[in-house]
Amino acid sequence: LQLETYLRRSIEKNEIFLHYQPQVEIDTGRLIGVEALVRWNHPQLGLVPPARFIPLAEDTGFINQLGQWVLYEACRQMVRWQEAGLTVPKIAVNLSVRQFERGTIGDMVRGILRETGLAPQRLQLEVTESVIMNTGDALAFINDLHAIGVSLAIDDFGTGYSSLAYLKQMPVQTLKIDRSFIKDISTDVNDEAIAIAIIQLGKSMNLSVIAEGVETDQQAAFLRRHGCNHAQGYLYSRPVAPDELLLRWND
Ligand code: G
Ligand code: G
Ligand code: MN
Ligand code: NA
Repeated sequence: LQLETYLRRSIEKNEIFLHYQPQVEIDTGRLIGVEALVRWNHPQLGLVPPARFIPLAEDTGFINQLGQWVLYEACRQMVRWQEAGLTVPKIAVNLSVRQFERGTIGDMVRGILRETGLAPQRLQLEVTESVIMNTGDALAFINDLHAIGVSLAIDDFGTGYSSLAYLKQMPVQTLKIDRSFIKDISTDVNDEAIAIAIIQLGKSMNLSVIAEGVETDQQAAFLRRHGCNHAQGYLYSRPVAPDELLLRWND
C-alpha cells in the first residue's frame, strides 16, 4: 500500500525516467531503433524494478497516467536526439491492456505526435498478445492506430495465446521473439525450433522479426543464419540513458 502511494506521486516528484535499449541490424551493427523502458528511482527505495511497479500501476489504473508520460517523453527524446545530430530511425514504446480501456488511445497518440512534432512513421507501439486477446474490439483500436501511421509490434511473441487467425487480420508490422526462446539457443532444440518457426511465420506474413534478449555471438549467428537480421539484447547494449545513447551511437 505504501508502494502504491509512492508510485502515485512518482511522476510529479520527477522520479520516473526512461532508458533506451538499441535495436540493431545483426549484419552491420547499424542502429535501427530503440525501445523505451521506464525506470523509477525512489529516494528511499532506490531503483524499483518495472516488474514490480508496472503490475501495480496496471492494477491501480495509474498506468494510464504513466503510459501517457512515457509516450510523451519518448517522442520528445527522439526530437532531442535529432537536434543533437543523432537520427534514431524508430522508437518502440510498450502499451498495457488498460491503456485501451478508455477508448482514447488513438487520440492520445495523435495528440502527443502533434505536440512533439515526431513523424508517426518513427513511432512503434508494442503490445503483447494478451493486450490483443483481452481488449474488447482490439481490432478497431489497432486499425485506428495504424491509420495514424504508427507501426505495431507484438511483444513477447510466442508466450501468449493469440490465434494466428487473429494475427492475420491485424495491421501489425513486427514480431518480437520473446527472450525465453533465445536464451537457450544452441542447447535446447525446442527453443531453436520455435525461434525458426517464428522467423518463418514472419517471412511468410511479410512481417519484420526482431529477436529479444540476444546475449551471445552464437545466438546472433544462429538468428542470422535462419533469416532474422534484427536483434536487441545485452550483446549490443543494455538499456541506457539518452546521453549515453548519443555518445555511443553518434558517429
Ligand atoms: O526493463 P525491463 O526490466 O526493463 O522491463 C521489464 C518489463 O517492464 C518488460 O516486460 C517491459 O515490457 C515492461 N515495461 C518497461 N517499460 C514499460 C512501459 O513504459 N510501459 C509498459 N506498459 N511496460 C513497460
Ligand atoms: O518485456 P519487454 O521485452 O518489453 O522488456 C524488455 C526487458 O528485457 C527489459 O527488462 C530489459 O531490460 C530486458 N533485457 C533486454 N535485453 C536483455 C538481455 O539481453 N538479457 C536479459 N536477461 N534481459 C534483457
Ligand atoms: Mn517490449
Ligand atoms: Na518482450
